[in-house]
Amino acid sequence: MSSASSPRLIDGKAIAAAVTEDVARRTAALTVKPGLAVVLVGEDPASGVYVSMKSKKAESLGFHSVQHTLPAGTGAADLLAVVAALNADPAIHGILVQLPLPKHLDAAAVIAAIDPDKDVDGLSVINAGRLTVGDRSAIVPCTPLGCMTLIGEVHGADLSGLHAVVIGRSRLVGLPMALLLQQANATVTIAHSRTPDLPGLARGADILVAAAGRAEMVRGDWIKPGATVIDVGTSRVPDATRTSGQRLVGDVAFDEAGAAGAITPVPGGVGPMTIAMLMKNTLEAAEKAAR
Ligand code: L37
Repeated sequence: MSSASSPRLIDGKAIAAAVTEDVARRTAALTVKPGLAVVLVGEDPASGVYVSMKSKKAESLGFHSVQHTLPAGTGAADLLAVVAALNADPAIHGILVQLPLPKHLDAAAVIAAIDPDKDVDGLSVINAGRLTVGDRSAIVPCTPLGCMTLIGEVHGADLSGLHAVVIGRSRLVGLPMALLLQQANATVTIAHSRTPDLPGLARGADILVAAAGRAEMVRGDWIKPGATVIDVGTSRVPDATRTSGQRLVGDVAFDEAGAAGAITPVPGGVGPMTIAMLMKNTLEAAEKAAR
């Protein structure tokens, strides 16, 4: 086989637009407005950008959208009071506390304080447990949910016979990703920083999900010819040729990935899907509350 053909680009932006169109249609059919509260603590610049993208998308869909931006020095009691007020607010169906939190705050304690029915990030022990046992009422974390939709575009819903390798084991992405792939009948390996011969392992993957958060760590020779590559990374690296002085890259060295059968670009791949799935999770929480 010639390697001259380039991989199919999986257009996350277009697929996300289709998801949000469906969300808009279902929102119009509801008597209540889906309500999303996004909580940001501190000044992490990337988080600031993502949070405002989420609030704006929610507004554009006709949601009730509120954003709480708290100073970096906010204490646990004050943050928990904000969460408690949102839990009690019937106009709010989804609560997202953007991670990472400043070091002095215990993220697990904050997540545990969110009403599981409003936990649209799917990070609570309740929702993680529901996903683990295959309970369909689980709220599933947005990024892995978006990745599954992208994989479905290439392979359909049944991944029988395919070997999936997930690089990364976080509660936000790697772990739920592996569960979803396995529930779709893939054979799944979770790799991480302590995995020996990661390149060799990755080369066995029909579906490779890179979610390590390390810029361009997956090189061209890690990719099995024809594999589907899902790039979850978003890192900013210095680039003197840009006016901004930096450029966004994924966990995959995209220019080396010519052997892939299909690949998500960064930007325009997984990122927009993360936001679309947050809207979908919030809509579905509102639909449930309206029943
Ligand atoms: N749900 N998402 C949730 N909870 C969190 O706690 N940290 C976090 C989280 N992360 C997150 O929102 N990530 C994210 C990353 C990228 C995008 C959106 C969300 C995105 O849309 N990126 C664009 C590029 C935007 C840019 O220029 O920075 C993209 O096309 O990839």
